Amino acid sequence: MQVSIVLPTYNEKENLTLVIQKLLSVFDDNQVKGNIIIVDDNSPDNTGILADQIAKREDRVQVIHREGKMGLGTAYVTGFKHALENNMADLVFSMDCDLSHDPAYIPDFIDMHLKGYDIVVGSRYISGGGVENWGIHRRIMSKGANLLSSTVLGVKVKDMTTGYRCYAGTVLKEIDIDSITSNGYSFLEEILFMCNKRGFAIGETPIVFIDRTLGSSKLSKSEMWKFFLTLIRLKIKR
Ligand SMILES: Nc1nc2c(ncn2[C@@H]2O[C@H](COP(=O)(O)OP(=O)(O)OP(=O)(O)O)[C@@H](O)[C@H]2O)c(=O)[nH]1
Ligand SMILES: [Mg+2]
Repeated sequence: MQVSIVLPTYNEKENLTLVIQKLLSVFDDNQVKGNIIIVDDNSPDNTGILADQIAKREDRVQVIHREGKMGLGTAYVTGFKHALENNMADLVFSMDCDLSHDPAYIPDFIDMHLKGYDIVVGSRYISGGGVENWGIHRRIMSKGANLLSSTVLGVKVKDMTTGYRCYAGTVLKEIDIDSITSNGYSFLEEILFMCNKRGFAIGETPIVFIDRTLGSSKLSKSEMWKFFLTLIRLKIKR
């Protein structure tokens, strides 16, 4: 089974090297046939140059450069398509490149997939999952957004907004990923909504999300608003 990790980056110079090291160790320690696809949006901190240097040394790492900041959602689509076109997409992960998503959980996702789930989401809101170092404000926002979106969209998943996930390649081939209009963070709720509508089996595996210690968040207020607007759009379309 060929596993691909899609890693969108925007100004992650301080995190990238360690994230790649950890991923490669997990591949080696668990006999995972894996590769990493970095999708960098011409980061002003030169993450893209660092990514190229890593890729030169390690052939399991590939880099896609885009001209400028085009959003998290379109970065996922670019990475997913690259995996599909290069036959590296038996199982495709999305993961943040800020060490909030610990690569050590990858075998848990793979186990769940092998048990029959088409999509596995890394869940902060099931037993064994959690969040470390978040203030009360961010906790309430995240929990509230999740509760609202799973209830409104009728998806029985406790963590709709988690970016740590894996999709079977068959799922990505079957759903029309180009039809997803969200270009930012709301991509995450839109694709899960589509997968649920199509009847794919969605499973959850617990993850403890650790707030980033290096670099800065790209989750802006406007992205949060878009999340709610997308919710309304999907509900009407349903
Ligand atoms: N290529 C690309 N990557 C992006 C873009 N926006 C965010 N990212 C990356 O997507 C991942 C998630 O972004 P974060 O800023 O960590 O968002 P978050 O995890 O919701 O929030 P924090 O962890 O609090 O920072 C990180 O690896 C970012 O570098 C974008 O427009 N383009
Ligand atoms: Mg993050």
